[in-house]
Amino acid sequence: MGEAGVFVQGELLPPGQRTVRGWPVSHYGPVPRFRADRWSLQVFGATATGEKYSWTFDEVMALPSTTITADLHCASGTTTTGHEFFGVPATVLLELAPPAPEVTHVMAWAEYGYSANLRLADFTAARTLMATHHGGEPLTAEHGFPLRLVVPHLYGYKGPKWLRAIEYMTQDRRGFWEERGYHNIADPWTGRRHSYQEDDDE
Ligand SMILES: Nc1nc2c(c(=O)[nH]1)N[C@H]1C(S)=C(S)[C@@H](COP(=O)(O)O)O[C@H]1N2
Ligand SMILES: [Mo]
Repeated sequence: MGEAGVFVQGELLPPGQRTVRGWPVSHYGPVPRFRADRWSLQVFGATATGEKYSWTFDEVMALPSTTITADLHCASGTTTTGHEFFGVPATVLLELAPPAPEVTHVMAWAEYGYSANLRLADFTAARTLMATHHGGEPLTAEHGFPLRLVVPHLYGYKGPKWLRAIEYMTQDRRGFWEERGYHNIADPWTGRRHSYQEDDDE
């Protein structure tokens, strides 16, 4: 662990990653169909007030938005570079739905029960984004339309496509890939890829 990243064609790559061209699709399970009348984004769990929050598709599209550029590092070893994502910063959601002071982690939930746990600090990171658009176009169904989480500093599995909810947690709990042998923290820059690499406090 802790090997330095390597420069490939001017891009800094985390150790053990190789770049692939374009933007191949990778996920587990089927692509969900979107129905605006059945869709909402929710925040639940340990909110400051104890209440649950819910936004419709139109309400999410009207939230303050920004653009980031990010590379996506899949834990299987492939990296795709130069993605321009547009959407709602996670920090906006935290302001609208404040967490209780005891909150240490969040679970990001997607369609069909896919989940990814994040330390609160990873979720509140400046570049963590709930993306609605890529390269100026709405996300395609395969890449997560209408909403996907992008956590640029962590492996791709920490960014659920087809995001539906954020759960505020007062202790950590493992998500989908974290329960299946992948690292709980998922920092590609320090080689935290597999769960057997975890320290006791991770
Ligand atoms: N809902 C859902 N989101 C998911 C996944 C998944 O299986 N289901 N796979 C993750 C993984 S492992 C990666 S690498 C990225 C891939 O995103 P892409 O196909 O847009 O490149 O999506 C992440 N988000
Ligand atoms: Mo991945």
